[in-house]
Amino acid sequence: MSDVLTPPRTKTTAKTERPRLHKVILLNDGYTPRDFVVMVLKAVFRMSVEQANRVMMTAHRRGACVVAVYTKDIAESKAKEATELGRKKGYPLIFTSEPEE
Ligand code: TYC
Repeated sequence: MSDVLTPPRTKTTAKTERPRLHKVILLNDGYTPRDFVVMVLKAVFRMSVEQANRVMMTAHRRGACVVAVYTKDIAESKAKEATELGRKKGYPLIFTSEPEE
């Protein structure tokens, strides 16, 4: 009988995956003024007035629009900050965040 031991596996596989990014999504509502939505997009997401208008109108027409993609913490804090700006004015404006596929 042979006493030769199987050597431990030494091959390594790289397992460093990039952290998943999270989308911030703007939801339409029938109440918040369009100009206010544009102002929030400019202030919180650093958009130009043209970009902000495009995103606002897409949410208005389709019900929702992806605003931007960030790491989890930043997506969550920006969605919260933007939603809070509306809430302070009594608007039902909602920004959510969710992981990208
Ligand atoms: N639908 C709103 C209105 O007609 C404007 C609006 C657009 C609100 C996009 C929210 O995500 C939104 N006053």
